[in-house]
Amino acid sequence: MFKKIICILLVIFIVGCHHQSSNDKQQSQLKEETIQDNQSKKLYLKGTQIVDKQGNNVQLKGLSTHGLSWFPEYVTKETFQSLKEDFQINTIRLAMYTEEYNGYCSGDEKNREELKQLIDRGVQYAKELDMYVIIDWHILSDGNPLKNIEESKKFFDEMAQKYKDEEHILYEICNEPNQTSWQEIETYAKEIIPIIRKYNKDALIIVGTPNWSQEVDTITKLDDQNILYALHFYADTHKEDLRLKFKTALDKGIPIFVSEFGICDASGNGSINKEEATKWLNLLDENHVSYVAWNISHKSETSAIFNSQVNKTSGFLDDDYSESGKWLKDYFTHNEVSSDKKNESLNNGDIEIIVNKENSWQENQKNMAQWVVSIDNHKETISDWTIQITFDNPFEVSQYWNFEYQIDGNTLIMKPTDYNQEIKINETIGQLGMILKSDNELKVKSAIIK
Ligand code: IDC
Repeated sequence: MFKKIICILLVIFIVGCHHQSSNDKQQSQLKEETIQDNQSKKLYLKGTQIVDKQGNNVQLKGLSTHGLSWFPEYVTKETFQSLKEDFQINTIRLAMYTEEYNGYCSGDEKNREELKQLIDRGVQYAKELDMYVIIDWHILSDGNPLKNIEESKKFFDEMAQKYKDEEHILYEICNEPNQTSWQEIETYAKEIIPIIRKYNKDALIIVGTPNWSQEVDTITKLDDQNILYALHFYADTHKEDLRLKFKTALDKGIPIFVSEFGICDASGNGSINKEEATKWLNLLDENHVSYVAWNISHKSETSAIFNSQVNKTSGFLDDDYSESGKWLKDYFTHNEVSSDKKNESLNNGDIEIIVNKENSWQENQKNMAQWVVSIDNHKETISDWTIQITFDNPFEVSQYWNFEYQIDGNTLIMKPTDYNQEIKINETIGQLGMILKSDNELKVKSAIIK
């Protein structure tokens, strides 16, 4: 069982004596992060990575609406702004169901108009807030995207034409194909992509994959530079098996976008699995893969980010969030290591070691905790490193990833693996993760890098 999540941010050690102004520091910290280019929001694909005009990696992190017909009240500028601030996200996904509950294809013309107006408002608010927005053709019970292809063609023709000059839109053309093959999805994609390309030659397009957007490893890439393939997971249902598919696909050079995930089970309800969710998000962060969590609503289901009594649409307090909402908010914000926190606790320096306790729980009367360490290098390129973290109590390492280690008394000596030995200037290497077991709750006494 998990105890309350404790997220302690310890920024501990600084080497070197160059002094940077806090502005310089903030700038370099933002380099690989979210929203940083006011002139252009245009995104490109370079290999499997999303990059901006300058070629810097951009990781989109966001929240998805529930069905637009279900919860239209959350498509307001104030809602998006509150969520942007509370979760430090840069993306909103507008989920427009095609068949379920007043879906675009199952409802009438008036309903279609209302849905398009909601999309129009969502697109506009995202732009005003300097965020990305995903227009999601949310197929689900219709399984095969070819079923409603005629409506889809008209819809994307209209959207791409209307928004041809907007740089902050991504098009997701089929949420979760199921009971259908990649061949059929491909046939569909080959009809829809050219329609979007008529008006917009390089906007990013996300294509769903077979089996509710899970079979990313078996597809063949489409003939277009700017396509990503959807992988969706629900942490209490989809675990190591699906992470393996993810890794296989990335190794094959297939660009992945996690346009929907939940930390509960695949029904969108049921129990929350924080341990698996942490493994997933750490993996995505390590690989700079973008992700969007399901869902912005107060429906009485565990994937909803608000608790079911909430009736406000902005200015949310901590108690307005559900357990999922709180956990996601914590993960999104701590993981980003906000500049404010860094500046508060830092002296000026060149290399920072950030030791972050993400989760803790009890197992067989032992204290278990997941820790994540990252290195933020503002000095010169380092070709090798050793980190020593000293705790106040003895411990054992029960799992670890992305480093090698030895233990000396209460000190953990961490060394790189072959792929993260070198750290370039202004590069952060994160996700040196581990699960530590101890009799007493651990606190960090010191952390140094050599
Ligand atoms: C679920 C909603 C639920 C709604 C249902 C409709 O959470 O309130 O009644 O859809 O069928 C998906 C889908 C997404 C699902 C979600 C949870 O993309 O539409 O939302 N899920 O089941 N794929 C895997 C899980």
